[in-house]
Amino acid sequence: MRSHTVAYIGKRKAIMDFPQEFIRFVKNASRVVALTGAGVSQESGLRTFRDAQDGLWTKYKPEDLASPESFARDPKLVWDWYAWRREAVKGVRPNPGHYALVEMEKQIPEFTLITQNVDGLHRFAGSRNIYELHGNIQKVRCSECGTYAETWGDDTESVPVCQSCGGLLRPDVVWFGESLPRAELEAAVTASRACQVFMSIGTSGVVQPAASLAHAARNNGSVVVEINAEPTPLTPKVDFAFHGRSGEILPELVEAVWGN
Ligand code: BV8
Ligand code: ZN
Repeated sequence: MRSHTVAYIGKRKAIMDFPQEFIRFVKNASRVVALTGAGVSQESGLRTFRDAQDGLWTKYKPEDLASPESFARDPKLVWDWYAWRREAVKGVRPNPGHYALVEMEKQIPEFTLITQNVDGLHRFAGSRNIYELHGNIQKVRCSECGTYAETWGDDTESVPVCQSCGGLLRPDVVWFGESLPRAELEAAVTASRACQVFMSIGTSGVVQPAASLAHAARNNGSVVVEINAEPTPLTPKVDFAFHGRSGEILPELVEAVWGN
């Protein structure tokens, strides 16, 4: 079974022809996990993590800004980058790929959505059983005492401080070199090990430990599927690969499996 990798190059006609074997797996599965990455939000107009940044952020690489070291070195630069990204998220809406995953949650008895994205678009679209492995960009907490801030000053000269202890506020996301939230990661590993079908969607499969979830599923005999704009290091190890836009492929998969 492992050899059954079918690549669709994104021609609309080809995507409609999902292998019958694959349709059967999804239709008969009661436990399905979907792991999403920045690619799922791309068709909503948000840049992926690997996309070049624009505007005044062009000269910075995201992975260089998303770290405690960068925040310690230049808290204002990092705070302003997240303030810019929060505004970008406010201006976008979920796309058909997000809504297809909401439909899957309705159709499949145990559907677990694990996301690396911090944009909150899955919840905004209506998904409920979600684990946000890397936090949420709309939430802000104190870098010292961890108190969450509901509001903060919009003084453009300095980073807002915590009302309780005066510490610098920071986005409630997981930076490189920081540990993931234990409860979310444990739940994600448990669900990935127990599922019958594991879908890796819109992710380059590079960032750990999220990228290891597909292997945990595969080692426990799950059918592993990749839905991504391009091949990734995971592609040779999956059972089915559909390469194209998740905002097109996911709605067509829902139609193929549960359409009337
Ligand atoms: C950890 C939140 C334990 C912030 C993110 C050295 C020191 C310390 C750690 C490490 C180290 N070396 C390695 C590590 C581990 C490190 C890591 O994995 N590094 C990588 C670069 C190798 N991981 C960590 O640090 C993690 N913590 O390990 O803790 C520890 C503790 C101390 C010391 C050691 C270990 C923390 C990882 C979380 C980092 N935070 N985000 C923020 O957002 O600002 S990760 C960030 O990058 C995103 O959240 C996202 O998860 C990730 C990017 O991945 P993708 O989502 O896959 O996005 P990407 O752009 O890469 O790919 C998009 C894909 O979509 C592409 O393939 C594209 O083709 C496709 N696509 C595009 N459009 C579409 C599409 N597909 C379909 N349809 C479309 N329309
Ligand atoms: Zn504080």
